Amino acid sequence: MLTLHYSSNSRAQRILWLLEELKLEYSLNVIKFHPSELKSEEHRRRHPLGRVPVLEDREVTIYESGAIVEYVIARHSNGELKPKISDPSFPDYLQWFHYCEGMIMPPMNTIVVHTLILPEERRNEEVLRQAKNLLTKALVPVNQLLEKNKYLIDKFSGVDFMLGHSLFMSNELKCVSDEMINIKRYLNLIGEKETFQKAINT
Ligand SMILES: N[C@@H](CCC(=O)N[C@@H](CS)C(=O)NCC(=O)O)C(=O)O
Repeated sequence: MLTLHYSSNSRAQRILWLLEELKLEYSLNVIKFHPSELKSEEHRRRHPLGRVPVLEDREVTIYESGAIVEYVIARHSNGELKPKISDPSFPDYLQWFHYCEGMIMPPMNTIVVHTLILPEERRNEEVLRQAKNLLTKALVPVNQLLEKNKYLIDKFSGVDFMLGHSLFMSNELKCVSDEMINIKRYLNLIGEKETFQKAINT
């Protein structure tokens, strides 16, 4: 039995989407996105920084959304959702999978900190402007990628749960301009999936 430690409006949606997509049995521990629950002793035993997502699978406890996606695909997907090493799309899978936490999320974290988390007097307009600029630049190659591919590496894969979800978050933060028509088309496509709707509305 899998247990997902989850908070709304967080990266934990990636994992819920994946568990739903694979029709796996799981239980959900919904944690309020507030220090009282995230930083509780109980949750810090699962994640030393008191963050989500965390997945438990019998004796295994694993955090880092990318690691969890890879773990679930390796142990519970019957070979679905990841190209084989010999497949020509394998390097693309690796590159775009890691592009999410490596290139998209750092500026997005800064944007969240300087629009939602810090009290107004500590927010910095210049830092925010730079982060938005960096995020827009990082989205350009993804928009180009989606000109030729239906999903991120064409075939629906682990990359969609990571990078695809980060595109959704960027759009929620109003950082995907109307000119990024391929990203907008892609967001409509994943938005039609019941499994995705369940993940973002729980
Ligand atoms: N790189 C980590 C990031 C985890 C993370 O920062 N999660 C956020 C929610 S999206 C969190 O729990 N924040 C709570 C906090 O910073 O106190 C991952 O991909 O899982």
